[in-house]
Amino acid sequence: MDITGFELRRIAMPLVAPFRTSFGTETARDVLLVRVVTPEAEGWGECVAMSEPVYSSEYVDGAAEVIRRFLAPPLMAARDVTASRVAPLLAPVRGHRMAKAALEAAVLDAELRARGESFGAFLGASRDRVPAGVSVGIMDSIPELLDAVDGYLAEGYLRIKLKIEPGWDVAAVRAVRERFGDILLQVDANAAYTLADARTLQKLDDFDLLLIEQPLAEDDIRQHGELARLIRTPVCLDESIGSVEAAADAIALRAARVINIKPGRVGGYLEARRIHDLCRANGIPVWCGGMLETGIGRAANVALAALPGFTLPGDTSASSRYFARDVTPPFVLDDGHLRVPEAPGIGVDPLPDALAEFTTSSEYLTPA
Ligand code: SMG
Ligand code: MG
Repeated sequence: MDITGFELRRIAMPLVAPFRTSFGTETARDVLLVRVVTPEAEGWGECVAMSEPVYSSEYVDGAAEVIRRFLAPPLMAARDVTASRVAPLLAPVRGHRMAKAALEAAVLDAELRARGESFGAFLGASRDRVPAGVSVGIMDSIPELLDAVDGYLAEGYLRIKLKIEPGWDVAAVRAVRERFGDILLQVDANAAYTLADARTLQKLDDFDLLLIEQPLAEDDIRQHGELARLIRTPVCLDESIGSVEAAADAIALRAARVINIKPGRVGGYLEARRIHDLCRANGIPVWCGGMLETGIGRAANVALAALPGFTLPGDTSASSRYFARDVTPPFVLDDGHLRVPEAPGIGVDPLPDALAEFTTSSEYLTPA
């Protein structure tokens, strides 16, 4: 496909409730959407970068800028662009994986729509629905946390993830375990601890957690290996895994018994699939993470989560977990699962009215 242009569209989506993590509180999602226009078809990609560089070094204004100046031009200058050529064409630019992933996703969507194939079929999905977990933010009090978890379990979520940080860990986990018994339960620290906290983290061993996600800093893969030898709860890496090479290192260093795969964090769905394949070959379970995506990013994530190595429920929740109104027809829970879209490409179309309601800016990039 030759690329006619890219639309960069910013939308502001209020969240139904504030979402607090060890690095901050989100009350709205400021999302960059990429629409690629080609003679054959159009495609959509969602950039998962947040407003501020606090989950990772990327942030949404920076992603828009690097796309505008450095990433869109070489793609528009090339002929016969396919999704598999996007990463090689963008390789001269270091980093900026979330920005690159959004472009690759848009090109892949257009390519698949043009040939009538769904994301699920292309990626190798082995199921038509995926089990849904939910990520529960840090709350002001334990009673509030128990109410929130109670509500999600009543809706049918099959796995609960608690966000933790120093001071909101053992007591919160104990309260949820005591109140709700034998549910699938895991925690995510977003890099809030150091090895000096190993004693505290050992106390979580009593609660039969599925895993502890990213307890230590992003760059500390070796230290995660040290920690993994000190605690029984399986260590899962999120922020540390930016590529298939990082995943291979983590496995070799025994720093991760489980890996969270987020296509945006690793530079796209093709790299995400490579990490899935590597983990599957090494007996490492994976699950699909979430970045508070709209229906556009969610549709593609749900397709990825249907691959055979995704043996744990993901942070792929229903649209209503995040937004009163989504920009696509909403993803809804059916018996604790989300259906994998079957139509070509990501399988869903943005709703023009909803898109218009939430749009804060739009620009159209064309070849030089
Ligand atoms: O999409 O349901 C979701 C959010 C899941 O907890 C979640 N994501 O570290 O895994 C993670 C966080 C990153 C985003 S927090 C604003
Ligand atoms: Mg995480």
